[in-house]
Amino acid sequence: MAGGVNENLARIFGEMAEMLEILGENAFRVRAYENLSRIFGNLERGAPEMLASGELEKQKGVGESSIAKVKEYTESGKIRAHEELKAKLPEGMLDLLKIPGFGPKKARAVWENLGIASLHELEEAARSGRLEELPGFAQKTEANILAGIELVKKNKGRFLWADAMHIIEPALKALAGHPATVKLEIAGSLRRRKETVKDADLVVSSENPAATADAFIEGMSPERVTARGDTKVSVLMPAGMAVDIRIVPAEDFPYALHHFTGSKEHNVAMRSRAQKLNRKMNEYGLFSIGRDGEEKRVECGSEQEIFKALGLDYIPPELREDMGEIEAAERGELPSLIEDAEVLGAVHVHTEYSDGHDTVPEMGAAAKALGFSYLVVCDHSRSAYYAGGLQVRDVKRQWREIDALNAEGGGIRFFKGIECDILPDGSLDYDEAVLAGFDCVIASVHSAFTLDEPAQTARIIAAVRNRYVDVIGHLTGRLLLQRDGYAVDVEAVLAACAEHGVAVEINGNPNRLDLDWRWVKRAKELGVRVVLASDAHMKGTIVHTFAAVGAARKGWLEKKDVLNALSADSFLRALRRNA
Ligand code: DGT
Ligand code: CA
Ligand code: ZN
Repeated sequence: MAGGVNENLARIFGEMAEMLEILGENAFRVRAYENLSRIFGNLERGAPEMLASGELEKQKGVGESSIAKVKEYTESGKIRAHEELKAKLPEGMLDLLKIPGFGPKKARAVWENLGIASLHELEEAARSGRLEELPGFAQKTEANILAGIELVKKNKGRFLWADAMHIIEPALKALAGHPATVKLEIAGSLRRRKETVKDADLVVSSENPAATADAFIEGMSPERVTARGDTKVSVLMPAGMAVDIRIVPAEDFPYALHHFTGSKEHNVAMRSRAQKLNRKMNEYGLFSIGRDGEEKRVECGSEQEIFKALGLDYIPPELREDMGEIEAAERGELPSLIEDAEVLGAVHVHTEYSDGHDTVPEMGAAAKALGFSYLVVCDHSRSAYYAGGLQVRDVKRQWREIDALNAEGGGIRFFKGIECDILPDGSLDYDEAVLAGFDCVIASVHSAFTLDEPAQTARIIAAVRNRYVDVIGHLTGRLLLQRDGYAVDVEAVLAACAEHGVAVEINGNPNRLDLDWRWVKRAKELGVRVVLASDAHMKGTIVHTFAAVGAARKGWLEKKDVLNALSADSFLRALRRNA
């Protein structure tokens, strides 16, 4: 993992590109910073390490002045040119760009013409119809902007699970090997694997709380320390996320860990269960209450023992949402959740045939290195022209390459898949003869997002009915923190999938995690099987398969619910087309 520095550099360069564009600087410089942002976001190792070893200079697209900026950042945590740009713009300006479809050009227009420089000001102007005075701002734009502002408000202060995990890496590193550390765990929504989180919570038991607090702060190099006590330290990271650490005595650790893992709703339900058993539960312990009202702690050395003391099987953190887990634990009916290592096939990867970066054999080698035994290549189909969708002759060329690779037998089996567009009328993007030639067809919506719910639902169900469709890809099309999914009756689509033996994908791209885990639980109830997909566009992101595993666990899935937990042959046999 690259650690937080790369992400921060990517963010800083990205902000510089945005600010330059708002300021009306030349497009060439804007593009250059956009490229830098992308480069640092995708580095395979940490920028400081690559800087020290001289590799960074050799990185394509990284020139002398970028190297100087990286040095500045590693020494001071800041880049002067970035700070100078920030000083030229009003404080809330970049918030405007979080509105879907609202780019730097629009931001510049409202700032220059109407003096608008914050979400609040923009909202007022849109409500009062003032935006319409500007060229390019129709009434419809105003409505979209207002809807967009609502979305930004809803998402404000939330972070993708994967980003939050990156942000806390330095803390884990600083504390895991620290001599004062007795036990260390991630808690909160991050441990429960929520798709987005407000902040990160850590719980540590320590032989020396002050030393632990120091090590945490030093390791994180935060923007600000917002609280520093012996039992709790809070820091604010440059990306805007808070990280809280609770430091507790070793005997309190299991109770604190359970409490700060949450969810709040789960905790409430656990506490009322404790009460029914004449016990009391809080972050300091589980207590029995004697006849004289005297409280005595029930000593538990682990979370397992806490659950046991309440007559429950151990509830994995992912399930602690008060969605039936306590009842299931009482009856001994909790699922045995799917594990990373049980996933045998890497599914839904793009290659340089369409918009991926790497070749088919490179993706195969990377999947093999992760322990996968088969790879289902799924490039885009021809209507996805913006993503280099494959013409029929390219499909055939890829099939020949896959046949040749399988004949060579490089220790991983390749399957001929496709991420086939579902066209607006519900038909697929190739004719039957081509569709029949694939081993596996994942059908996805990439266009006409604005159909109304009945039309969108009918469109997707038409694809489900198509005998060549094996899997429905990213069913709702949501992009976390960016846009809601299209209007679709998920229940109806899942019911159709159950009827026709079509599987649904959990897309492991951290921005998607689509199908949402709440619906995954429902899919399982309906008997729909699930494919855990990476949607990788380069070698380095095949690991997103494991983000899909997280969502699958949160959706109560077991090995038997997951198609690509089957061996290569069984996977193939289990696909709808072969049923
Ligand atoms: P987040 O941060 O919004 O993504 O979600 P959480 O669940 O991490 O929430 P957070 O950070 O406010 O608190 C962490 C855990 O601490 C939470 O899941 C349960 C526990 N907790 C915090 N405040 C309360 C409370 O008022 N009542 C109860 N029962 N538990 C609480
Ligand atoms: Ca939290
Ligand atoms: Zn897609």
